[in-house]
Amino acid sequence: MINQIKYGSASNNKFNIRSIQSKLYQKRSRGFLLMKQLSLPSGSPLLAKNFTYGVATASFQIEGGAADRLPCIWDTFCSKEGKIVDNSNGDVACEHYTRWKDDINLIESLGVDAYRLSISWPRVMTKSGHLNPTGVKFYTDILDELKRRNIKAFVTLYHWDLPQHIEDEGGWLNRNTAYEFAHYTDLITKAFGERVHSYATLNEPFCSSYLGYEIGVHAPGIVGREFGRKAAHHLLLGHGLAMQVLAKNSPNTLNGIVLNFTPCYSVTQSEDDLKATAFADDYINQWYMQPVMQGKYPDIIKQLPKAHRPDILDGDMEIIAQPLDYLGVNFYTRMHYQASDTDFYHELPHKAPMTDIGWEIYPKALTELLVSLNEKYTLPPIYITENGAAMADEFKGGEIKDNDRIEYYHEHLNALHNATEQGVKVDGYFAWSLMDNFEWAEGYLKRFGIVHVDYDTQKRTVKASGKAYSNLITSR
Ligand code: GCO
Repeated sequence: MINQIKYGSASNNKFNIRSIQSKLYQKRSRGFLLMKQLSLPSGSPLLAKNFTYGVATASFQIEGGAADRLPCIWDTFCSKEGKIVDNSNGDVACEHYTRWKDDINLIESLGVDAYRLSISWPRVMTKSGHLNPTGVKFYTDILDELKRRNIKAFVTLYHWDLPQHIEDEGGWLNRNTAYEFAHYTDLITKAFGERVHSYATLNEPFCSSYLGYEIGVHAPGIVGREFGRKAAHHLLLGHGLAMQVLAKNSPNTLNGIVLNFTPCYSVTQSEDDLKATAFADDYINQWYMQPVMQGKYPDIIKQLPKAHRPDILDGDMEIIAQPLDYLGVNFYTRMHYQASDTDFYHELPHKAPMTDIGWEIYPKALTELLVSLNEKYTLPPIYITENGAAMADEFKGGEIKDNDRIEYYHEHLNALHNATEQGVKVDGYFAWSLMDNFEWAEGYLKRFGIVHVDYDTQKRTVKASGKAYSNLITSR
């Protein structure tokens, strides 16, 4: 999840944000010196044995092993001057490509029920559209190992690493990419057979389309509203087509999609601000949710100039609205909006308290989001497929006492509990992330892991948050 505001203001404000942040950190961690555990009200559905707890990663962010796969749009984007804050790339990352066995030991040691990973399309497919056996074996070995240890595999088919040769044909601006995605889904799900517990077609189509093709802060770095909206439609079409393939090839897995939500709050209760905020919510959140759940775009589509609207062919919306076995929700923060003289809405900077990446910590928005989605839509079971925090970890005496991250998890798990109290059916929760990794445009500077990675030695160290998460899970 990333918000455009970060790019509008972060570099100028970096010093400010950091200093406010560190004061806040001291204040918060003083108050929470004793908080080393995560707890939930007794009897909470989140404490039931069959509630699924997991950790999540994504291929490009952890694997490395770039020489053994085709280039993807993130390789190209990283190679362009000024796109990644620390000028890094995914060539090595966490070396998961060679260290995966140790990483599965680590996952098992945390006692989680499930592991959410993504498949690198350019690793498993050749340019001519066939499976690459070496790449496929990398994943089937991982999946077999997970199965042997009774860890459920939640597989995401697309977490942003589009093969570069497909981008060269227009990428998600080309309708044909949706069909290429369905073809890759067909071949890879057949190859995986019975090894998978759950599939997600896409991770966060908002980020792929808006950040990648509309404001250009993510790969492939294209700018223009018409491009963002067009890419979103082709991504959603690809989701629908892939769901049809999954229904045929893999009817016994839980099949769905992962969407990210950044709930929109109005700065004032004035009619204009409320209207602008509702527009922002439709544009950022419901633009992806409503087609998937109800087969239509939010009505605001009519307010966009014709040239900015996607080309919707007959039958597309029906394809997009396939039944889902579950909905994956990624949640990190909320945003504030007000009316604008020049645009549909104006997005405001994050408020304190913030994490190290500058995102407001506001757990109540998770409860309010889920309750409002449950009111608007007929929801399938929800899995929180990502939630977590970048914190300025300090490695001291061989330990990382990230009490601030523990606090973040504690508050969000309890916010999730509150949503279940209000009737939302939630079946699982995944911490983002298993380990520190390549945080997209932020490079390796922001650490989201519950396990620390020393990028010089690749040594993994479980943080206090990892221990607390593990205790919560294993003490059920
Ligand atoms: C996303 C992605 C993750 C990020 C995480 C923190 O939501 O952007 O799914 O890959 O690393 O969200 O930004």
